[in-house]
Amino acid sequence: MKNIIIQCLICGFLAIGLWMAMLLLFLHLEQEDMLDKETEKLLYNRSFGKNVYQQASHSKKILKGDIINDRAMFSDPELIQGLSRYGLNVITSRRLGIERQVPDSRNKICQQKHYPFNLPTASVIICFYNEEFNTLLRTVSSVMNLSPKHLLEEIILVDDMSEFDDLKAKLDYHLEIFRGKIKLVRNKKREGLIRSRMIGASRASGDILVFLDSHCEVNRVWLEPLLHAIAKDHKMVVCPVIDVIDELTLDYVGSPIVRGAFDWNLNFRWDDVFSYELDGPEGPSTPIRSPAMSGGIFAINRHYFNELGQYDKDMDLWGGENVELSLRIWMCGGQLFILPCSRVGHNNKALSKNRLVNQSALSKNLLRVVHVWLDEYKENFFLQRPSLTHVSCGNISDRVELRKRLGCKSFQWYLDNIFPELEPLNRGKGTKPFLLAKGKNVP
Ligand SMILES: *[C@@H]1O[C@H](CO)[C@@H](O)[C@H](O)[C@H]1NC(C)=O
Ligand SMILES: *[C@@H]1O[C@H](CO)[C@@H](O)[C@H](O)[C@H]1NC(C)=O
Ligand SMILES: *[C@@H]1O[C@H](CO)[C@@H](O)[C@H](O)[C@H]1NC(C)=O
Ligand SMILES: [Mn+2]
Repeated sequence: MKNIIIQCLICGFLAIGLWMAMLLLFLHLEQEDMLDKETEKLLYNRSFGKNVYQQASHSKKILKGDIINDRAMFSDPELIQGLSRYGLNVITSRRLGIERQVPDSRNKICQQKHYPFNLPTASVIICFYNEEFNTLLRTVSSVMNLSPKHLLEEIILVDDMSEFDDLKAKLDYHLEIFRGKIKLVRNKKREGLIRSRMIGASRASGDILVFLDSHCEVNRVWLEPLLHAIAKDHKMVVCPVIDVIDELTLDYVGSPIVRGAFDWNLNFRWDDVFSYELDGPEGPSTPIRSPAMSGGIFAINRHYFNELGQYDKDMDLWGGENVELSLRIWMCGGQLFILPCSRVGHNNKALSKNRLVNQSALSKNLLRVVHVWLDEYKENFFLQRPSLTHVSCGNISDRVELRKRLGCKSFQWYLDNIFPELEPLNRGKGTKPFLLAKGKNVP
């Protein structure tokens, strides 16, 4: 009798367990399916917008056009899945492989410039999480191929606990050809982009840290202008112009010269450059003073990065850290410029599910920026985001202490001197509309 009851109980548990497992599987598939549907819709929208076809027909056909010319291909499940998984066209990416040439997008004036042979050396830091294999390798091979050997100290790859199999043994195997120049660090737990970059920086030994995303391709003579500018002033932080790698065609398209800005939500965006800034003797190669950086791609002196307090290690995943670093650079005695002669292509991945940022991490990060740096202007942020007024952002005493120690200027000073176009909502001067961004990059 007892046995039968126990058997029944076991059967019952097994049955319930099985049902639960099936239910979870179903929900999981359903969720994947929704993401795919979402991607498909975005894709559909784009394929009937002007972008893809115009760009494709004007581009130099680096890629043969069967994917972009055939609308039927937009319903290819492999393409859709790849898009929702990686945010880019995996079919084309596989065909391009681990190395390709991109068109020189620099202005002619840049092509005639010469840089000293002896410059500080660079450690290039690339953090990745579930990146598409060929895209990651193209990032690495473009840096290897287009950086002068004597200036490239090393490339440091930081794997933030990726889950995809090809980023494990297969990646190790493929990196062998670059042996000697590459350090691969694998995080033991998920740290997010911000802490991963700090981990990469702590392993670096070059004079200059150059941060790149894992879906970039650098252009010709990209590194020298960055190193040269920092060699002249060690508190100079510089960004290349970020060209666009289209997520569908993977075409490399040059960007107009823009500068980094943000609004009272602390959302980053690109802004027009004043025409007089490009009227000087250097014309369109003039360095552009930028109130903010987009985040992914910049170069900074390694000692200065440490002196300036690296990143806020209590920020999670990504978002907001670019505005925080931009404010810290300007308010604490540094400078931030965009150098039009240095160009790096970046894939925006606008169709990826990764574009769904973790809102709670982002809100916390932004609040840390607001409470440490915005002084009396924090009210402007809360006018935009009233729901965050009483939300806690953890312990910021270290960052407040850092600001004091570095003797940083006020946010008022930053508004007056660096970013007067950020019209304070409560100054009562009327509402001058923001300039519309021309670039289409997101950080
Ligand atoms: C597609 O475009 C339509 C109108 O242009 C818009 O209403 C819709 O939200 C878009 N869908 C997606 C998924 O972006
Ligand atoms: C979002 O980030 C927070 C940490 O800030 C984490 O606790 C949470 O699990 C994340 N949510 C998702 C859906 O990843
Ligand atoms: C915040 O952190 C500092 C040191 O990091 C510590 O001294 C202080 O007690 C902490 N404050 C709170 C409220 O936990
Ligand atoms: Mn990116």
